[in-house]
Amino acid sequence: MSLIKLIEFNEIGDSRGKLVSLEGNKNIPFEIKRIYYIFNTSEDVSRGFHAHKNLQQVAICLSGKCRFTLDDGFSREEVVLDAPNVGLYIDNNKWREMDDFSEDCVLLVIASDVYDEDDYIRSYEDFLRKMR
Ligand code: T46
Repeated sequence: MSLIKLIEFNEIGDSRGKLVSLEGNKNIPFEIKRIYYIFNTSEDVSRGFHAHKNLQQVAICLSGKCRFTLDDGFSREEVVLDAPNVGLYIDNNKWREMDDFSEDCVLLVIASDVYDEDDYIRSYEDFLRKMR
């Protein structure tokens, strides 16, 4: 099964432009507890390099583009996010890396829980030990 799970959001469009609505337990498959966004990222920067023990997230590139790499300890897959109507669903225990940010990238992330540094696995060796 693919590691890359994309959610396509319904665009409500009319002559004035487009609108996407995000709702917990509807088109976002969990209760929403936190929203954060990443912007002003230099093109040569890579972020992420961690997994979460117990956190679901959906990442949406509202402007520009960036690349996500997901890893379950056995295989890796990449996807470029470049559309504001597409979300990448990221489940527990997925190592993630983000790079190839465009200058105008605004990456919105919707999370199923509040920020908790103890939920992060920031060592790839620890992650592999857990997954294998
Ligand atoms: C993820 C990817 C996609 C907070 O204080 N509150 C928060 O809600 C977040 C997300 C971060 N922080 C602090 C923790 C660090 O001191 O902000 C700093 C930067 O976070 P981090 O280095 O983890 O950022 P990224 O871009 O590597 O990862 C982030 C999320 O942390 C992570 O959960 O899945 O985006």
